[in-house]
Amino acid sequence: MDAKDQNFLKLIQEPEAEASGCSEKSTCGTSAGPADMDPEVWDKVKNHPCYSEEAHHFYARMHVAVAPACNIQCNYCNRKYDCSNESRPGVVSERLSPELAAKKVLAVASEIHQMTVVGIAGAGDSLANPDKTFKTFELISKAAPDIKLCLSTNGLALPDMVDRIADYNVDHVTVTINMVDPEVGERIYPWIYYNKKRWKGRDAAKILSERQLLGLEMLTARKILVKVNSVMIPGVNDEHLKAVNREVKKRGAFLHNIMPLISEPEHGTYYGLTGQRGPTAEELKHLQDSCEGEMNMMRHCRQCRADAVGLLGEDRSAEFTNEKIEAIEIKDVAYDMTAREAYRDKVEETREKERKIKEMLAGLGMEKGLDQAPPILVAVATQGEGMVNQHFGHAREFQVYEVTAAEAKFIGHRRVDLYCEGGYGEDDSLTRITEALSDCVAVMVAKVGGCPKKTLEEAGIAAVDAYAFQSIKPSLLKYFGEYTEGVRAGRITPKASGGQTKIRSGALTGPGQIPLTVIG
Ligand code: CLF
Ligand code: SF4
Repeated sequence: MDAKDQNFLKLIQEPEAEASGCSEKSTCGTSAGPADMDPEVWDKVKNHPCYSEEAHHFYARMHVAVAPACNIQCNYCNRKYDCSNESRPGVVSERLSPELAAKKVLAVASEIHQMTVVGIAGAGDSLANPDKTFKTFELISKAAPDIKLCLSTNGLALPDMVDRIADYNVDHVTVTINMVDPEVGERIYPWIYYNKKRWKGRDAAKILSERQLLGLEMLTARKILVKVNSVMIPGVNDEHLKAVNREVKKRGAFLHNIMPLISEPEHGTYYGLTGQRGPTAEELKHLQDSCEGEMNMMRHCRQCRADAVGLLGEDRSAEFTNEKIEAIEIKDVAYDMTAREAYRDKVEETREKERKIKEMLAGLGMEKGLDQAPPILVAVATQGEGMVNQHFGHAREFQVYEVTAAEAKFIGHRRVDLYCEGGYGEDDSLTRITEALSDCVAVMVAKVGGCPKKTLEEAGIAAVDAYAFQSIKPSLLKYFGEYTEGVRAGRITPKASGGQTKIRSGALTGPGQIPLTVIG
C-alpha cells in the first residue's frame, strides 16, 4: 500500500474516555451492515458503492460506455449526444470498444485502488448492445477477477439475457422501472422497439412493464441482487411510485433508488422542452420516506455519467480519456492485486472500528435521554474516506444527514457552486449555498472563513469546524448530543422547519461535466 492510501485511510479518532464501557448498549445502525443481512448478501454488497451507503465513502466505481444503442425512448432522455443531457459544443462523447474498455479498467484499477466495481450503464441500454456488453465483461473478468461487474438496463431485453448475465457472474443488475401501469407509462415512454416492431402509447408501456417485472423475477430467482431505479416525475408518476415500490418489493428487489427528474430545457429532452419540473428535495425525501419499510431505499445516488470514474460525487473521467488509454502500453500497467486487497482489508478494519464507536455513542445518547429529542438535519463537506475533510469554500456538494440520538442517516446531497474561486469568496454562491442548506441546523466542515460563517449563522445554520478530519457519523452523533443539550439549556434556539429546496443537477467535480440521463 502506498503513502497515498495510508493517508486516505487515517484511522478515525477515538471518542473521549467518557464513552468507554458502553459498547454493549444500543446496536442501532445507520445503514445496513453485516448484522442486518445474510452473510452471502453482505459479501456481495459490502464493497459496492451503490448497494451500500457505508461503502460509498470508501469505494469507487467506474462506467465503461460500450453500449451506444437503445431500444426505447424515455421522455427524460435526449440521445442525440449519446444520451448526454447537454448539447454544448465541445462535449465529446467517447465510446469504447470492449478491448479498450478492458484496458481502461486495468489502467484505472492500478491508479485507484478503491475502485471495486465496473458498471455498464450506457450511453444507450446495456442489453440492447448484448455482444459489446458481454464481451467487455468477459475481458474484464479475465484481466481483473477481483472487480465486481454491474449493469443497468431499461429491462425490455432483460428476460432474454438472464442466462448470459448469470454466466458472466454479474451479481448486480439495475432495472429502471418508472411505472407498473401502462396509463402512467404512456406519459413517460413515447415508443419502444420490440420483436422487430415499433410500439407506441399504452401498448408500448404494457409490453415494457411486463418485461421489466418478468426480468426482475427471473434475476431474483437466481439470487442476483437487483436494484430498481425510478425517476420521480411530479404529476406523472410521483404518487404511483408507491405502487411501483410495492410491486418490486414483492418480486424480491434488494434496493429501490428513487431519483429526481432532471429536466433543464437546455438539455433538449421532451420533458425539458415542455416545462415538466423535477421534484424539490423535500418532495423527494417525503416519497423516499413513505416507501421505506422492509425494503432498503438508496439515497446516495449521484445520477452518474455513463463514463464516470471515481467515488460517487466525484468524477475523474477526464484523467482517463480514450487518447490517454490508447497511449498506454499494457505492459506498463501495474495491476497490483496485493495492494488492492491490502486497501480493502484496511477499509474493513476502519469500518468495524467506526461501527463500534457509533454503537457506543448511540448508547450514551440513550443514557442521557436524548432519544426523545426530534431529529435534525446536518450538512457535511467531505472528499470521501467517511470523514469531515473538506473546506467550506471547496465543496461542490454537501452530504445531508438526518441525525437522532441513535443514528446518522444519509438522506441526500445538495449540489452547489464553489464558494471559493481563485482565493476569493463569491457572494452570489454563498447566497445559493445558504438557500440549498436552509433546512439544516449546521454544516460540518474542515475549515470555514469568518465571512461565510457569519452569513450561515444569520440564516440559522451553525458552521462547525470542531470535527475537522474526524469520522462523519460518530461526529454527527456527538454533535446531536451537543445541539440537543444546548436547546434544552436554552443556549440554542431550535430552527423552524419549512421551505422548498430545489434539487440541482449539473457538474459534479468540474465545469463542463454533466450527468447523462442513463443512470445506473
Ligand atoms: Fe454504475 Fe449503477 Fe452499477 Fe452503480 S451507478 S451501473 S449500480 S456501478 Fe450508482 Fe451512479 Fe446512482 Fe447508478 S450512483 S447512477 S445507482
Ligand atoms: Fe434509452 Fe436510457 Fe435514454 Fe431511456 S434514458 S432512452 S433507456 S438510453
